[in-house]
Formats: sequence, structure tokens, C-alpha cells
Amino acid sequence: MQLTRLAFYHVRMPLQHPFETSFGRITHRECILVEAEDETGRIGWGECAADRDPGFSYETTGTAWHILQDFLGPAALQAPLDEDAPAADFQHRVAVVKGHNMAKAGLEMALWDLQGQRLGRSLRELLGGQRSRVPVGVSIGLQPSPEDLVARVGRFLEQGYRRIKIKIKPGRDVADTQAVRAAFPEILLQVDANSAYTLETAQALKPLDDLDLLLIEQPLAEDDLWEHHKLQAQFRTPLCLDESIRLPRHAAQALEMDACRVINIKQGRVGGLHNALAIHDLAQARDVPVWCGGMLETGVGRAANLALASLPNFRLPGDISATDRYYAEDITHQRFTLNPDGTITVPDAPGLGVTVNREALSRYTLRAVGLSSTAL
Ligand code: OSB
Ligand code: MG
Repeated sequence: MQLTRLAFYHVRMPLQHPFETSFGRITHRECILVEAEDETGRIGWGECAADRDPGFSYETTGTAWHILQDFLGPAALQAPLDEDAPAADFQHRVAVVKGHNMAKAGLEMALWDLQGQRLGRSLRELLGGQRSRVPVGVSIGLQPSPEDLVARVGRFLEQGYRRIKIKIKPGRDVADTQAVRAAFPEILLQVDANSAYTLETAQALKPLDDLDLLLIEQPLAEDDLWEHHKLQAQFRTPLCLDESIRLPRHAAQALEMDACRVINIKQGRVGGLHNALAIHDLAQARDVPVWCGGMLETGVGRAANLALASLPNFRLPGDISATDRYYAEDITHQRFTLNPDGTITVPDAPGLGVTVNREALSRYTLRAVGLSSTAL
């Protein structure tokens, strides 16, 4: 496969509702869409999930723009990519670029889309996914009060979501979670702190251990596997790592030291689907469940997340909600809807199985740039 042209689109889309986490509140989501054309004229799409601000990770749309334009793009265009494993070949080629996983994942996704189209196979088939529908949940941001939160959880349960995740932060943790549990004693419930605690302040979370939670996600700092190990020893509830797992090696080490008992896999955070598969496989070999996290993706990234979540060791519902939970209008023609059984159907057309609405894309685009193989 020879890429002939790349284009990057920095987009900004209004969210249906503001989304508030321990690291901030957003009303719009930014990302970079990657368009890749091959020598056959086919077009593949990818989504780089880095948002405007460095709250979730150091990556931003600004850093990803620079890395894509100045390093990853030229590397991908410079010579043909292995026909049978373009993603692995690309990762090998850009291994000299340290970090910047979301930038790498965005470009890699477009290669998977192209590979699937060239072979006439869906991304689910390429990845070895087995399910045609995947169970999903909803991730609910911090609300003004526990009462508002309970009302909001109730509305999502009515829509058919079977698993609820709520965001917590110091001072907005135990009472909020207790209120949701008291109102809905039977639901699958989990919390996400986005690294807002220290080993000391996390002692306040002890009452969560009595609320029959599926897991507690990323309570401590991203770079602190060891203190997650110490905290896990104090809790019966499984800890789940999100921000801390950026490479397969981190997953292996976290499991070896019992720093977590569940892993949230986000293809963006781990540098792409290639690494996501490796983490899935190593967790499966240790009989540790994983689930598919989300970054408020557009239809492009959502299609990739659904394909990934169809793999067998994705044993807990993912943060992959229906399109209308995020966007009144998406940049893909396809919208994802919740099935009555709390699942979303995995696309089965070749590649990602989605097409981009260029008119919508141009309306949300803040800036665009093109690179071509002949101009290198
Ligand atoms: O920590 O899982 C997270 C969104 C943006 C950044 C980080 C996170 C999230 C979510 C939303 O929880 C998941 C989704 O519905 O896409
Ligand atoms: Mg998280």
C-alpha cells in the first residue's frame, strides 16, 4: 500500500451536554480527523482523540497537529507500507517518535480503514472480533448536585443503557455514588476519578468498597503504578487503569504488580489498534477482563471502538454510547443507535464501515492541511 496524500482536519464540534470531569468542563470537543488516500484512489479515515487542553494527557490537538504534520505524515508517505500489515509497518517506522500516542493512533486508524477496504473486509474481521453487537454503557460527567446526577442516571437507564459510569473528584465522590446506588440498587455501576487523588486523599473513597461497584477507574496519578498497587491492596473493589496504561508494557507491569484488576483500553491512548490488540491479548492470557474506553469520538473513532470491543476479552460494557448522547450532528453519514438490549451494532461494511459527510466536516473544521508523497 502506497499512500499518495494525507489531509488533517482540526475540528471542533458542539456537545449535546457539557461534559465535566475532575480535570475540567467542556462544551465542545476538538479532535483531528485524518484522511489518507492510497495509490488506488481509495480514502481511509482516522481520528486523533487529543482534545484542546492537556487535561487528560499531555497531548492536545496542537501537539498532535505538529507531530502528524512534521513527523508521522511524512514517515507514512515516504515509502510503501507492508500490504499485509500496514499498521504494524507504520508503528515500526514511527517508533523513533517518543510518545504522542493519540497522534499515532489517528493516522494508524486510517491505514486500518484502507486495509479493510482493499481486502473487502470489515475492521471487526481484520481485528478478529467475534460479536456483531457489543454491550455498552454511558459515562456521565459531574453534575451540579447528587439529585441532578440521580435524575440524569435515571434518564439514561430509561434509554436502555445497562451500565453507568459516573465521574468523581475529591468532595464529589462518596455522597454522589451512594445517592446513585440508593436510587438504583441493582444497576452495573462504576466510578472514574481521572487521577484526582493521592494515596492519602484516596482514603476518603473507602466507603465506595461497600457499594458493589464494578470498578474504580484511575484514582491516582498516571505515572504511579506502584501507589495503585498499594491502594488496590486496601480495596476489595477492582481498580481499573485508564491513563496509566499507554503501552502494552505498562499493562503487563500493572498486572504483574497487582496495580489493577481490570484495564480500560482506548486505542487512542495506547497509540492505536495495533497496541490495543496486544493489550487485549496479554490481559486475556492472564484472565484479566478489559473494556473499551471512549474519548467522545465522532462516528469515525466510534466505528473503530465498536470493532475493537467485539473482541472476546472485552468482557465489560464499553464507554461507547449512541451518537445522540454526544452530537446533534456527526461528521459521518452513519449514526450509531442503542439496540433495545443495551448493545450497539458493530459496522460490517469494509474498513471502518463509515463515510464522512464532507459538508458537515467543513462546517466544523477550524484548519486543514494536506501533505502529498510527491512533495516530500
Ligand atoms: O476518562 O474515560 C475517561 C472522555 C474524555 C476523556 C477521558 C474520559 C472520557 C470519558 C467519556 O469518560 C467516554 C465516552 O463516552 O466517550
Ligand atoms: Mg477514564
